[in-house]
Amino acid sequence: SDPATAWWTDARFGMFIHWGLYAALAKGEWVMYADKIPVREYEKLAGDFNPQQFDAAAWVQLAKDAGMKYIVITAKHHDGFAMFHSKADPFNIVDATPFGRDPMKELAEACREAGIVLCFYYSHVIDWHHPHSLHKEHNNTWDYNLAEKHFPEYWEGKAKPQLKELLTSYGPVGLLWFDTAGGLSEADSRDIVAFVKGLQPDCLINSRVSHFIGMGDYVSKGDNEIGMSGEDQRPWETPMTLNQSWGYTTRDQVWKTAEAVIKKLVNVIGKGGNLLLNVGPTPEGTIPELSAERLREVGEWIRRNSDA
Ligand code: FUL
Repeated sequence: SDPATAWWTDARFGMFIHWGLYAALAKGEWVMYADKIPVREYEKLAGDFNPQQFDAAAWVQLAKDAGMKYIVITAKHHDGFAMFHSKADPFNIVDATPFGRDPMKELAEACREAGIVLCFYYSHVIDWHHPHSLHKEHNNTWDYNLAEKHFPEYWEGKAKPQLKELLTSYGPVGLLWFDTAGGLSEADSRDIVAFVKGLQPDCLINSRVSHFIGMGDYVSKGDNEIGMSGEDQRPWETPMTLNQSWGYTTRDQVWKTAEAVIKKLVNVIGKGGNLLLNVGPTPEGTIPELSAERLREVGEWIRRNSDA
């Protein structure tokens, strides 16, 4: 096996965390787009965002209890709000909210202490807050005019500077989880890969970085999709939800049981993949207890069935 991806293929099981301003509306992470919320309105959510109950050590402990070895958290999702202290854009959790703390810093420390690998999700193409981000289909057309977009202003002015911040201020980053690359040119795809590797050569990159075939160190399967087909020999990972949503929502209460998750985990690992299982924390900063319970049950099953 490839030494660069060895830690990751050995890890098998990771925690995906979708957490952002959208949690405040409790309708999932696409709410800004679905409800066409104007940027100026959406920004107001930040003024009230104060997740006082956030406890990085508790989240990391839950991942450990579940038998997970890495965490991938949304440093910035499609809404463009940075969940870390960004100098490139004041629309971030430290500068724009009363909370004023940097949860990525706190998670980086907690992960280091616990021996969990910290990784970041970064929406590199879709950004509904920035006037110049440009995706093939899902753009903010209620605030901005597509014809006036100048993609390099977003790319050089926000996406790359923020990636640089993530790769230079939080210690070693296990991997960058890119998403929804529709419309990104081959040149820009290669540019972002080289940019990341130039800053942290050991940081892995998932295949969703680009729609051009073969890019990335490993394959991100479709949401909830299991197994590789065809000729691609790269390692792969299934991103999976516990209910049917990623970001926090009060509407979707159809939960997979712990038993169902265990069967999926065995299925994924048996086929040679990794499982990245999602939780969607609340605006108060907690992981919903329904999710936490199930994760602990999965972890107990893993411990009962391993010789370690
Ligand atoms: C999708 C995104 O659009 C969803 O919001 C979520 O992040 C999922 C893991 O990937 O492509």
